[in-house]
Amino acid sequence: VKVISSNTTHTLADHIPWFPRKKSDLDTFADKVLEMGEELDSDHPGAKDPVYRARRAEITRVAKTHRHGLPLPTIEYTPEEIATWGVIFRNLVALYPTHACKEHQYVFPLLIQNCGYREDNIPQLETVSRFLKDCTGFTLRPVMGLLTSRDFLNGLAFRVFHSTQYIRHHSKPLYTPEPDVCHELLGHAPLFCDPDFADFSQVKNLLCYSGSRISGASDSDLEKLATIYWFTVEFGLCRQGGEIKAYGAGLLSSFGELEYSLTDKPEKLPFDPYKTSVQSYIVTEYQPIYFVAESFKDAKQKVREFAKTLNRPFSIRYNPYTESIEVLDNQ
Ligand code: TIH
Ligand code: FE2
Repeated sequence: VKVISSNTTHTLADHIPWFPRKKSDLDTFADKVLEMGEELDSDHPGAKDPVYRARRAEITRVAKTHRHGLPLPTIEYTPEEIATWGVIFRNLVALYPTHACKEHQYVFPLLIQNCGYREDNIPQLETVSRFLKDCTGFTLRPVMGLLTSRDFLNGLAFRVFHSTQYIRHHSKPLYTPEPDVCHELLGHAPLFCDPDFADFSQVKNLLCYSGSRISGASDSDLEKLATIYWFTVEFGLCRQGGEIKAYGAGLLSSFGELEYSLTDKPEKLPFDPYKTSVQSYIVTEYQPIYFVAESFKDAKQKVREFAKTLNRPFSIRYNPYTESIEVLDNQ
């Protein structure tokens, strides 16, 4: 392989579209959100609550002005917001021993000890980000709402996880169809402390992905990777000690769906990137189908094999010393 530098005359370099090469390039995503940032759909439980809307706008405004290298904004949560978090925290903590994968169970007490995870406290992103950085090099960045899959996955290539900071509406703590601070901190953050999982999220799922940007089929390849992301990082189940447990963040942050996912109501299929990547899914209700991985290592290996079949005229490598992405010629 050959590293393509910026001053090379190699023709391939001319065909590579823009994508973030440096961590600070992620600043360009700050105000690019698909939905749910400031405007709420009419069926959102908070749509008719002016106090909730104003509060969301205030929190997302802060996210919009954040820049790489600055401390993450501190939010003074209101007693009502802390009460919502408390209901979710209490219900989830009761389910984790029987429903969460062992990696989540291992890390959760460490978050309680080090990051102020408590029923009466919503931890700050800055505290959690520092802890993650020590564990696996992952960091958090505030985001206004839902990013495109491309931007979101691009963040993961730098081990940067984009986090919302506002909380769901108090009327529906059981489940929300959008990410919120409970989803990020209770669902995602614990797993990003696990080295195998961090690796799975960054490298195997993603470094292969930017290469797919320039092929004619790039959008469909991207779609496949985003679907794999959905059925693993968000809604994955795995086999552990003869039982099925949850490791997907969407399950670990919704006490309604966490409980439901391990009953025999939904269908459970073995994780297989070829099948998983083309499975359609819904984003507004409990999932009717989940995929069960044998282990993170096995899932990582399977995704790596699958990635080889995608059209990749070049691949990319993350350089942790410079926090930048290097493009490698595949020829
Ligand atoms: N449904 C999750 C929850 O209630 O915490 C949130 C999300 C998962 C995936 C996308 S949004
Ligand atoms: Fe998520």
